[in-house]
Amino acid sequence: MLNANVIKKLVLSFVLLTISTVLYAHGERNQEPFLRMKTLHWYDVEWSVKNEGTLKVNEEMTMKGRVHFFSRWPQVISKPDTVFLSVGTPGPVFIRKFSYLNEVPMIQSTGVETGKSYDFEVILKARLPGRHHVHPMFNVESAGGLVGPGIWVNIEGNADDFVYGVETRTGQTIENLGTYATANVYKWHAIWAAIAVLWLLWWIRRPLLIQRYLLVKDGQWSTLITLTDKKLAATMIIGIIGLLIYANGVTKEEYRYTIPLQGGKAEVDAVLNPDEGKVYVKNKKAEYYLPGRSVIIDAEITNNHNLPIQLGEFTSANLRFINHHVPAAVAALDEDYPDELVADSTLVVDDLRPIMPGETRRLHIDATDAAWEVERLSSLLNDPDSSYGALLFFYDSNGKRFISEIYGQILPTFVD
Ligand SMILES: [Cu+2]
Repeated sequence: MLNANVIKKLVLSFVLLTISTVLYAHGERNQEPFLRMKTLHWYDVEWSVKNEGTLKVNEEMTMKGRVHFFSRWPQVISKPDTVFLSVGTPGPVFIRKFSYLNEVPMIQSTGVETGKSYDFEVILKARLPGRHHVHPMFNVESAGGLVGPGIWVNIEGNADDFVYGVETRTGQTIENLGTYATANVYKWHAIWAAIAVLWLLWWIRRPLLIQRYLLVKDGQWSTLITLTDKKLAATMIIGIIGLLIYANGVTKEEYRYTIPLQGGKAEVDAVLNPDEGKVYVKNKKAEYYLPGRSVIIDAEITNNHNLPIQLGEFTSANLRFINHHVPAAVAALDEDYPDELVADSTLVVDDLRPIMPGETRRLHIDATDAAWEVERLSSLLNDPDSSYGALLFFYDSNGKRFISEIYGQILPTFVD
């Protein structure tokens, strides 16, 4: 028999399960596949903290790596002319201490070129205790936040111990920005609120709507404002202007140099790629095979490099498919990399022989994993734009990497 206690427990576990599921999917899986496949490709991402690692409140972590802005940018969103390097976290659980794009500070937004790559680095400081999923992220105008791969970080300690000190350009040390000059903020709010309340009380103490309405209707509205009212209003105008001048003087005295918030954009150059075009890739046919959760691509590869090359990795929408037959590709995968973002089985390439210099060969590439479903990329079929984008990583016989884009239409297959 189900007693009240059992029902309570069941309801509670259902609620907890729902909440935890909701919390886990904090957005990254809800974006349309074309947005995730044809916008940003993050790679070589490293974290200074391991996945599921622990930080204490006030400790710092670094996320860095490279991000590629896809050349076949979706038409439905604006070109990435205004982008902002940020982080994807559930609320302000970290503060972003520094962020750089190709070593240029990213305090402001910037504009980037599609088809190019940029090195990013973000330094975070732990603020609120809990278990948080942390991603690097770009806010792209008209597209919203586009996140990179995420890891879980546990923050331990007490939120009240958090301090964020800075040194200003004038050499002044601020112990904690979170509480800096708050007494002043309270004081001035109280002063202006008191003036406003007094002014309101001055009018409210007299009869309000109906009597006034009748006087206005009678054409006697001038009797509503007495000489005393006018005198008080004049005193207040002079008093308020005087107070403003005084406050301005006090502020100038105390803070000699103030710099306005910067509205301009920072300029950043892309990472130079001398190997561009060395490996030429052409999509011939692409299918998404639903029953098997496979993306199957026929592609024509031309090797313009002077050494033989092999396809080592296929990556799209933060998922990585590694060709286990290419040692350099296997070595490039950090063992701490988030498990759910790496396919369990190998990337299947039908012809494993290295592609010789000058050779053009057609490859049949099979990227199969349940992650297509888990990451909800299978909803590709529901998109009005059934196209895909990905990066292919090739390695030459010396282990040097060449990265090429691949893109095209993708057809769903529903039958076995
Ligand atoms: Cu997340």
